[in-house]
This record gives sequence, structure tokens and C-alpha cells, in this order.
Amino acid sequence: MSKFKFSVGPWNVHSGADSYGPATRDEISFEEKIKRFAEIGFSAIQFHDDDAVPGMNDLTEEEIKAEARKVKALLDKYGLKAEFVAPRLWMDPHTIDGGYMSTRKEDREFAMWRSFRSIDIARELGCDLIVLWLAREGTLCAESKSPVWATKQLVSAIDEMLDYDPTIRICIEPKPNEPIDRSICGTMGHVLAVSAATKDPKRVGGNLESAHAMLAGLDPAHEIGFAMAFDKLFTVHLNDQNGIKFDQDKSFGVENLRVAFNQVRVLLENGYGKNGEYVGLDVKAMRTTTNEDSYKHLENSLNIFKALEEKAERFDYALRDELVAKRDFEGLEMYTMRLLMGLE
Ligand code: XUL
Ligand code: MN
Repeated sequence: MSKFKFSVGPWNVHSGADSYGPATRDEISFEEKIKRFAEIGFSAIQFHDDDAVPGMNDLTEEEIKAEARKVKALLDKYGLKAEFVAPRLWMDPHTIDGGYMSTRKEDREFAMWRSFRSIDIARELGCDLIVLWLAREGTLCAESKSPVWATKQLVSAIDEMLDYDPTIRICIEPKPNEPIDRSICGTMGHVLAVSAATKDPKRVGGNLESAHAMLAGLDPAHEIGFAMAFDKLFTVHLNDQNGIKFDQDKSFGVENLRVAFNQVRVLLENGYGKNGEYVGLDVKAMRTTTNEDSYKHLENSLNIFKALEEKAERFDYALRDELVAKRDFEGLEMYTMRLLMGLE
């Protein structure tokens, strides 16, 4: 029995289209997806603002809230909670050069409008968390904007959100690049610096995605640990990644089993979830996956997480301490490998 509660976003089941080719699977309706998510064992859903309210740019504030209430009723029908809402600031013609740090004032205003509407939607869905994946916040042309100005823009955008709703929490999901060339807030260290510069740092934290940390050349378990040391890990996006290339969103643990184990271990050791945090997945099926197997990557990720949780529960800390005292790290490494290989 897992100690954790799990969450997932509707984008994690998708049609297989990528930058180089069309869909390979059928689209599945939102309701069908969340029904299956509940059956598979997820207890909360993650949303982009327009996952909850499609076409929201053309709706009034009251219409947006009314649409969000319909989604809340669907969540209730399947016994699911909403975990967070993320303004999708990278798909829109207004945000081709970024949102909060766009070089155009009207684009920055649009980004704030979507952020305030995301907060409204979160409130209607019954959650208090906004995730900012800062997709296009950075530079495509290094000379086009000052990184000092851009960083300050991000802090003041977050301050405006904190002012808009006095109890909302803001959670930055750092990523070093893609689709932007140079990101302004690329790692958990950047997130904590931005958090500290806002008007209410305790309401500003991070969402660590395994693949994003690896793209920055960092160990996701250490990034998780760094955030937890400051009570700043508001959620996670667990997945996997083969080296420093495009963001792959592979099933959790399929590339780097020991790295995955250490992510589970650091979460377990430090009581992740005790404030209601969810273990979120951000995984994509392979393009070759068939319609019938549209959810298999999610089931696999959950099963791998739970199997690693069971290994982490059995991790022999007395032996670890003994080996550390002797500086026998070769021995500790082999013990860990034997545990993962099912030899312990
Ligand atoms: C992009 C990414 C996004 C966010 C949610 O790399 O991870 O899916 O997690 O918008
Ligand atoms: Mn993510």
C-alpha cells in the first residue's frame, strides 16, 4: 500500500502528434480520461487553464467561472480532486516572445489576464495552487532582452498574483530550455531565489520535473532534496529522460532506475505528502503506442514508483550507517544495486 497520493494531467494521454508528424492515436474526451485516471488509482487531476475551460480567451470572467464549475461537478462525479491550474502561456499568438517578460506591453497584460483567470478557475475547482511552467520566458535572441529586467518582471508578475488572491500559492516548474533557447528560471535554485524576492515567499515554491532537472545536467533527487530543505517542494512531475536532448517525458524509472529510486527515497525519507502534496506524473506514451494502450505508460510509471517505494521502505539504514562510518561507499553502492536487482 503506497503512502502517497498520485496526480496526473489530461495532456498525459495524447494522440502522439509531435513536431515532425501527425497523430497516431484517437483523441479521447476529457471525461473518458478522468474516469480512467480514477480507475487506475489517481486521486487528483492537474489542469492547464484551457484544459478546464477551452476557448477561454473568448469568454467573460463570469462565463469562465461557470465553465469551471461544470468541470468541478465532473471531478466530484469520479471522486477526484483538482491539484493545480497552470496558465498555458505558450500556445497563444500573444505570447510568442514570452508572457510576463514579453517585449510587448499588451502581451504582458494578456499573460496577467490568463494568470488571474487561472486563479479564478483554481478557486472554482477547489484548489489553491497555480503552476507556472515558464515555457517561453527567456530569450530566443540573447541580446533581445535584459536578463535583469526579465527576472524582475517575473518577480513582479508573481507579486501581482499573490495580491490578486491572498491565499493562493504559486509553484514554478523550472526548465533550462525548450521551447525557449535560454530560460530565465532554469533550476530549483533559480526558483528559490525568485521565491525569496517575492512579497510572500512562503506562498511561492517549486514543481520539480525529473526530465527538466536532467536537461540542466542535474540529479532530480538532489533538486527535490534542495527544495524540501526549504519547505519549497509544492509538487513534482516525475518522469524519465535519456540524456541531454529534447524533453522526452518517458515513463518514470525506465531509463535511470537508480536515479528514480533515489527520487522516491528522498520523498519518502522527508515525509513528502504530509501537507497534502501529490506525487504528480508528467509522462508521454511512445508514438508507436496503440489506442488500446493509451494509458499503459501511466500504469507502468505508477507500478514502477510503487515497486521502488517498497524497495525504499526496505532500505537498510543501519547497514548504510555502518558502511558510511567505514567510508565503504563501494559496499553501499553494491548493496543499493543488489536491492534494485532483487538480490536483497
Ligand atoms: C513541459 C512541461 C509541461 C508542464 C505543464 O515541459 O513539463 O507539461 O508540466 O504545463
Ligand atoms: Mn512538467
